[in-house]
Amino acid sequence: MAKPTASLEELVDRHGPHLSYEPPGGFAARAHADRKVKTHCCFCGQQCGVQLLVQNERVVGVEPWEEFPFNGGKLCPKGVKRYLQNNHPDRLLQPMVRTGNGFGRIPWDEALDLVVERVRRLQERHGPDSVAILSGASLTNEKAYLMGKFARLAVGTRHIDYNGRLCMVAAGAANLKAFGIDRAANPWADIPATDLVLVLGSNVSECSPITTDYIWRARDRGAKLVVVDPRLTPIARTADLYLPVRPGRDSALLNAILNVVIRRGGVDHAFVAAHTSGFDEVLRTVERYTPEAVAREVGIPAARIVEAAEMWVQAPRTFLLHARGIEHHTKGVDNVLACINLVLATGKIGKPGCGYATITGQGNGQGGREHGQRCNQLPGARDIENPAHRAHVAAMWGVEPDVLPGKGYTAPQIVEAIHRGEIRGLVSLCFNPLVSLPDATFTREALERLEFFTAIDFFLSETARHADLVLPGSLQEEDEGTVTSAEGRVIRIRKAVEPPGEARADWRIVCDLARRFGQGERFAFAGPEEIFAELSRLSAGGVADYSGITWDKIERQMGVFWPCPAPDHPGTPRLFEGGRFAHADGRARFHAVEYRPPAETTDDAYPIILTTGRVVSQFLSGTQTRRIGPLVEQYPEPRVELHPKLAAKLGVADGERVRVSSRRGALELTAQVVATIRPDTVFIPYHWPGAWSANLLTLRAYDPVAGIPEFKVAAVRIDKLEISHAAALH
Ligand SMILES: Nc1nc2c(c(=O)[nH]1)N[C@H]1C(S)=C(S)[C@@H](COP(=O)(O)OP(=O)(O)OC[C@H]3O[C@@H](n4cnc5c(=O)[nH]c(N)nc54)[C@H](O)[C@@H]3O)O[C@H]1N2
Ligand SMILES: Nc1nc2c(c(=O)[nH]1)N[C@H]1C(S)=C(S)[C@@H](COP(=O)(O)OP(=O)(O)OC[C@H]3O[C@@H](n4cnc5c(=O)[nH]c(N)nc54)[C@H](O)[C@@H]3O)O[C@H]1N2
Ligand code: SF4
Ligand SMILES: [Mo]
Repeated sequence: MAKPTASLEELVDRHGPHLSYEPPGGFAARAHADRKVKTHCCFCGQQCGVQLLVQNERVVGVEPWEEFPFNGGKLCPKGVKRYLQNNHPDRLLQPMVRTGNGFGRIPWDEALDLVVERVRRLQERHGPDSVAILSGASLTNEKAYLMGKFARLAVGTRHIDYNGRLCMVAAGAANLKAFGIDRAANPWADIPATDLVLVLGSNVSECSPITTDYIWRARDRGAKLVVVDPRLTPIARTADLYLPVRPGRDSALLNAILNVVIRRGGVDHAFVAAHTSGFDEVLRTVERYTPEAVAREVGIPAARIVEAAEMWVQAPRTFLLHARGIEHHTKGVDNVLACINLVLATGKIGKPGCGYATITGQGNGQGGREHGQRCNQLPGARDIENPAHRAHVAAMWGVEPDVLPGKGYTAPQIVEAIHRGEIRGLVSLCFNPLVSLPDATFTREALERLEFFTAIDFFLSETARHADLVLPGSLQEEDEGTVTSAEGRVIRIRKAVEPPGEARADWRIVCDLARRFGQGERFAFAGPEEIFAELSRLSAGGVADYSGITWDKIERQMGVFWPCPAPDHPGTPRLFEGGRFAHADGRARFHAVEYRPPAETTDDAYPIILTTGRVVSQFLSGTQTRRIGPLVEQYPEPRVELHPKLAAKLGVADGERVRVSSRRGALELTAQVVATIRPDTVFIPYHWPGAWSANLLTLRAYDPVAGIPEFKVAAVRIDKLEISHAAALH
């Protein structure tokens, strides 16, 4: 018999704001594992190999999986402690329906019928697009594919999008424009063989910890390291050159670096002529971006910019890495294109030890953006607005092309449409927008307006608390499937245990719903392997071609890099070898980038730049890591990092309480005075909800091409709170 789920109040009260928990016995259970399951960490896009220890059908610990080539047994703190979420007392164990202020139990059949009845009723009254689907990039490839098919065929709405819209889309859009394909250009094995690593806007040591090891192996061989970040992050402390850029100014900085590279004779003219187009326009544009012209705006002395350019020119092989620090902007796509211009102009791509990658964030951030759960996309990374792509997918699904809805709203646009009453129903799997979208007050208002909302999750996320119906889905270790890591390597997620209580595998819930929507025969999968077979078949001829990949092949090869277009094809670890790009003419495209300032600039009322991001011990909206005691202890609550000079100006000492306010809202936090941040900038990690949510401060401003929010720049004011920290505790 499953234990009854705690009431909403109990869930909140039991752990206070931390929600943390450590099982009695802790690590002692390790010695008695019945079996070990080789799989991957459920958190970031590195997808480290781990072995889960199972005892009495419960996950009780982890051990290294040393043979898995990417991490060779190494794990970060989250990977070591991840097992503690299994058996957590907050685990959702049965469907729950809203009853006044709390939730009551409801049998599965009734719950599933209720979804279909309420969705259909809204659609009959207000049209098919009055219901939206939100999905996630922590889901396996199989689930990502299933969600796109479910939205288009079963629900029949054009509005499906995913949480990768907050994450990977700026890099994805820029890569597609420049290269015709959206994947890391090189495998990580190329990093140790390079001569210079240039890292922009990536807190490597805290957010992609295993990549640190690759960079240090390059350093051991004598490679140089240049880091561009407004914070002197742990990786920046080891750099040969550190450029403390003002948030939101990277495209100007990158244009200036290219300006110097051109003047120093660093352009690979043969490569540019043979393998690219559009360089002349870039030449003309960057001419005006001299280091002297941009130094003030970007906040870095001209001489340091010249130094960075010279190091780039001198290094025979380079590796450029970036992450959300340059992508979470209203010009995220431009910033990435400016990086690519530098790489292409110098011909430093497509060779051993020489290349370029965005560091994908979410566990399946890469695969999650290929299989058709995005508002503009069909499986195989196909374009939903391209008639040939639509015809291909429609034929494979056995429907007429005009049955497939057109392009829908992005995730933030879905929330805006809910707010204005255009979208009235929502089905959400693997997304916690109340914590993760900018302007949390607006998101809360939107959720309160929904006429019907179903969330599928394994914990009652802050967003799910607004749901009418909560369905208990599966943790990563409770289902089979595949994900595609940051490198582009398709790997196997193995089931360690069954979902507990009445919880069900996500894929089964989605297929059961599809059947009730009258699409049973199109969702008649016996399991995830059959879903994979369909998605790989359908991807044939698409950009993200998985057609030569099977689960067996993944097992045999310890992962397969896509594209892999035929059964006897080994996969493609390194893209663009020989200067062949994925556009029809084989050429890469330059894009001239003009610098634009951030959407919100500082002024007298809000004179300080706020940037937001992560700490090593917490993950995303924190629903998982805020429940893991040892991780909570490492960094229990959000703090605001500020420089001693700014602190002195504000009269604030380390450990004192401050109010941080923007035009959207305010937050009361403890000040952490550190010399590792620009004096004009403050930093707050965003992993917490409610009164601790950094997204109370951020703004709803988006990149015009990719729709990614500007999480990395907002204008704020800081006021010291008169009550001391000690007093606040009483
Ligand atoms: N511990 C931990 N690891 C994670 C995650 C997590 O939540 N916790 N999440 C995963 C996911 S989904 C993602 S997307 C990745 C994110 O990985 P990262 O992008 O590395 O992490 P962030 O903290 O968002 O931001 C990175 C850096 O950008 C800097 N930055 C801010 N503004 C600017 C700017 O204007 N220009 C430049 N050049 N730099 C700037 C910040 O100071 C910060 O050091 O991490 C993944 N790994
Ligand atoms: N201010 C600010 N905001 C940010 C960012 C920032 O840097 N600054 N970063 C942004 C980025 S890069 C990202 S990726 C987003 C992430 O934002 P979200 O995607 O909202 O964060 P998650 O914590 O991954 O939320 C996913 C939810 O799905 C559940 N879940 C996870 N895996 C599964 C699964 O396999 N099955 C089921 N059924 N449920 C699952 C989790 O319990 C959680 O409730 O946040 C963004 N928000
Ligand atoms: S680096 Fe990422 S995948 Fe590896 S253990 Fe840490 S969170 Fe998990
Ligand atoms: Mo992300």
